[in-house]
Amino acid sequence: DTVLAIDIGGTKILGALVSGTTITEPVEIATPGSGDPRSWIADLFGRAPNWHGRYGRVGAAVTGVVEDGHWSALNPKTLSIPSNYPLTEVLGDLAGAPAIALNDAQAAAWGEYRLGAGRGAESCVFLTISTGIGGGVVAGGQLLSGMAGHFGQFRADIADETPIESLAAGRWMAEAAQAQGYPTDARGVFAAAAQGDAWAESIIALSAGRIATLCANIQLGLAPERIIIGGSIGLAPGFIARIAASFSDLPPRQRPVLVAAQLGGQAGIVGIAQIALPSN
Ligand code: ADP
Ligand code: BMX
Repeated sequence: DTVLAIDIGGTKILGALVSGTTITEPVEIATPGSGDPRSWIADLFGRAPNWHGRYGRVGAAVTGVVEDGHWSALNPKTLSIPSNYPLTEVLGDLAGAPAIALNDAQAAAWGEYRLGAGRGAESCVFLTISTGIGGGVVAGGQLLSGMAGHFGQFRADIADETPIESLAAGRWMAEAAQAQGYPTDARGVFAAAAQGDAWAESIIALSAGRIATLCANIQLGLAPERIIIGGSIGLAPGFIARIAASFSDLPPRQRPVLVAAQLGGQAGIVGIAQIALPSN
């Protein structure tokens, strides 16, 4: 019942052997962001000789949309992917095992629902605050698939192509820092804020405020019992509390209940491993 599970995000790729919540032989590389995804996955395999012969299936949780095994980006600023890329075919070929692929946040939503912070909930939404903002919805014990959950693509104005993730998540934090003369990434923004730098503090405050609006709107649309927050930005110390601080003026029945992803950065690989096994 061991699955070779791979999470391909806009910033990093994590692969490991996964059985339930047990993770062995994890390997992480930076996402190249250009070229053929086949070579990204081949590079990962090249660094993990110990995976060989130890899994029966392979699953990938990826940023973007997967339709009939073909992968595309919605927001190429989060990750640029060759259009309609035959992901499951390439994955199955490289791994030599039956392959499955799904959106990263949908896989993570299922992982958290089955084995993490969503256990026992009637319904939950998972939100990853990472390079972009991804989402997954579990309602009535079912994971909504296809385009469902793409909350990071919400816009204030349909005529303006800028989605909310491009005004709040990791790529935006790096751009906002750069625009003020601080060339760093989102991790650097958090480090600067921890040192008391006001410019960094204001970037984080703007991001948290926009994500609070997104969560409040999700609550009105789906009324999930919990909104589970993941991703390296979502799980950065204090970030969830900052989002929740904006809810105090909401009537109690409209207030989202935010919880941290229990599986942390491994929600995606745990979730896709569950989905890859026919018995789950
Ligand atoms: P991915 O988007 O590849 O799934 P992550 O969930 O790690 O990956 O999100 C990547 C984003 O999180 C990047 O913008 C990166 O700068 C930022 N980041 C990584 N580590 C931290 C950290 N410890 N604190 C705050 N932000 C972080
Ligand atoms: C974007 C979109 C989603 C994804 C989310 C989080 C692309 C390439 N991706 O909204 O499908 O779930 O980012 O991705 O259009 P991450 O890399 O930040 O984890």
